[in-house]
Amino acid sequence: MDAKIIVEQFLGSVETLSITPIENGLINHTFLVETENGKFILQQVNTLIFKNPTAIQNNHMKINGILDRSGYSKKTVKIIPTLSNHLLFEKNNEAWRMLEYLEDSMTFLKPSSTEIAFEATKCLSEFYKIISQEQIILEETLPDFINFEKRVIDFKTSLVRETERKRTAEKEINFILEHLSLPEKWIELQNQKSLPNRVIHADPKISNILFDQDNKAIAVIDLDTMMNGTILYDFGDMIRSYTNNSDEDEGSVSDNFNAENYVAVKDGFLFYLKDTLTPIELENLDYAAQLIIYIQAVRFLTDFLNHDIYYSVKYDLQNLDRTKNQINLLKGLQLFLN
Ligand code: GN1
Ligand code: MG
Repeated sequence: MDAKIIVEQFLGSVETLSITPIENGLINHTFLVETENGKFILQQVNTLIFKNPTAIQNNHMKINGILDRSGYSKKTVKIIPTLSNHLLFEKNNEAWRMLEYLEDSMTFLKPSSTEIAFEATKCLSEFYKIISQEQIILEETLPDFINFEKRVIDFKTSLVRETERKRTAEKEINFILEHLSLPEKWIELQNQKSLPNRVIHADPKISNILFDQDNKAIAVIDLDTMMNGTILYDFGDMIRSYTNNSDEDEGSVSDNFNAENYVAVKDGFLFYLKDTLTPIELENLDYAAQLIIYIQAVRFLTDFLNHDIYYSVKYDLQNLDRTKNQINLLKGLQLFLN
């Protein structure tokens, strides 16, 4: 579809238009739009994965509403509706949305310092603290996202097919199989409903925090995966993202785990939540950190074996490199914890 037509659904007719892709995320396509009336973010939502894009927009509105009326010290990113006041522009099976662009903001793909890791996770801590003050039920956008029994089944299903890729990934497959007992406790905790059901972000990685030019966190972005679930997922995913010294597809660096950032993330995460979290949550933080890295390795490897149907890739072995990266990170974390 013509980009100008899409932009004009939201902004009306524009005279000058420049559209630049922003490489942030493996699922949706994101663009910076510049017009005579200012800058905006345009996104094409991947509807193969987000089958109900309206639900993610509704959730976004709900979360913004709560944050905006609760004395939240950071900014919320506003949704820009279409001229006919819809939260999405949907045509030919495509779903497009527009978001406010926060001037002078920037993101990091990995934390450039321990201070940045602390700053980002402290910002998330406030975000959780505020949204946990109300009983919010969000629309389900990604069924079974944190159902790890299903993640393991999907992995085993991908293994059933004998492919060239299976031989290429032999070492990584063996690692995952040797550690299959890791998710068991999580599955048990989920089945027994022992963990508090909270509102979680489910993708709190460093690139989903906007910073200003003085390295202060100004906003939590990408609310697509927000859901009801255990906050242990988010803690684990923060560790996964913020303790990784290498790029997520760097498969050859064996010592990519950053122990100082581990401490900083825990401090940042607990900053506003110390008195909110229950003993069972506090007891399982280190466990969740290992498990979420493991599950991300499972997810990348499953996608590699399925010939890259979920995560976007730029080269053939990228999902395998991502898997290796997670496995190396997990090994580093386990050495540190033991
Ligand atoms: C995906 O597309 P992005 O970068 O926002 C994925 C996350 C993974 C992440 C790994 C809906 O997020 O769960 O942790 O890649 N999102 C979805 O970088 O699967
Ligand atoms: Mg995301």
